[in-house]
Amino acid sequence: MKQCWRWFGPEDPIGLSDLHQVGVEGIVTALHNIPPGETWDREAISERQSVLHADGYAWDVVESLPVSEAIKTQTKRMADHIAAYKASLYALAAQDVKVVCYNFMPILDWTRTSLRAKQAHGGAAMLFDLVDFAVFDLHILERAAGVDDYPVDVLDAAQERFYEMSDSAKKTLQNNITAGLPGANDSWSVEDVRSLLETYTGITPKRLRTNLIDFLSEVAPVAQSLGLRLCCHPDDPPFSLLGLPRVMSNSDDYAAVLAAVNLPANGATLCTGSLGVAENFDGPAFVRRHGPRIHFAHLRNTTRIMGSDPNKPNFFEAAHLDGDTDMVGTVLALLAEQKRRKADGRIDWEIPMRPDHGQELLNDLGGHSTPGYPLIGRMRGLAELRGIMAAGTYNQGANLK
Ligand code: DNO
Repeated sequence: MKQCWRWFGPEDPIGLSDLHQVGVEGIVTALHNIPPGETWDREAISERQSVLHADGYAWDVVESLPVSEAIKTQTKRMADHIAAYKASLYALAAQDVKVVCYNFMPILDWTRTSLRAKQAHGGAAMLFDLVDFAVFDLHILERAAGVDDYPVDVLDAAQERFYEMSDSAKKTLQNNITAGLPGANDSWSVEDVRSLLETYTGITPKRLRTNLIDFLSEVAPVAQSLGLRLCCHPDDPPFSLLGLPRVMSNSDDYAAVLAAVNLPANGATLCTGSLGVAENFDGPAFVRRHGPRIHFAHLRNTTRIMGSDPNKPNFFEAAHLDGDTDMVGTVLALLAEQKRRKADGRIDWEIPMRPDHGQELLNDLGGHSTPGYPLIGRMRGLAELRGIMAAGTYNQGANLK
């Protein structure tokens, strides 16, 4: 697999030129300054490429070309935004950038309640705690319908926690959830979230899936004709938040959406960290089922901490080879998929991967790295994953003899 690294652009505290020491082979980035719904033109894309080229890299994967709320809810401006999306695809293809990641999560992109929870080893990890989330939902956002979304003990615990929380802890919790974690499409205020929630009135999971399929029916044929590969990132976490539908949470969701627009350009981002929060996630089986359509892999691990709602577990981001996901099995399945592609003569046989997130370790600590994207934690993750890839490739070679 091509060993890539997410780089947030010139504002990223981690310098591109340093990444050669880490063994990074490719870069995942985006034009985060361009709002969802607007066109990325060739000039802006080429400007970013020049920065990458100056340090010996190319732009391997776009993460993300964001899908606007108007497209997700099919409200006014949708047509303009789809036209802009297609124009961006044309511009990316003209600049030879081939892989484009996006997600279809309503309002909130990836969500954590704590960005730096202390770990027993002295480092820090990101964490999702359902009671904290309920504090935000019920007592900060004050969403009336929220009381129906949590078990009674979570409601009680949230009420108690809210009364004990300092104002600054409440502010931090709110920012963690709404201000947009690194790479998220949007950053919202509490008032924004309240009014956006109204735009989802009547949007059932079935309707949201139809909206996703409608979007893909427009853009996937364009991507296909341009030789691009779109890859949908799963919901993170893979369950409903704020009563909103989430439709890319498991392997069956992918099966439905990949079949509905049955083109190679309509593909998946396998994110083991997002999907792996669900108890029944099976990484190697996901690869066996959707392998030919996996255009990008995010390799990351989580540990579930079961609370009272079996469908909405708490979890923290474990080290890449710890946690609940079978990382070794998943990576070996991806290597087997690459081998099949090579045998089929596919030019896109090599799957770009990145060590997704990382715990904050050693010099990462102190809050000077971007939440979830520290240097040393990700370096450790990449090194461990590289070990599996090296052993797996060695074994494949041995099998060929
Ligand atoms: C978080 C990321 C997500 C991802 C988007 C893809 O770390 O994996 O923000 O980039 O959901 O569109």
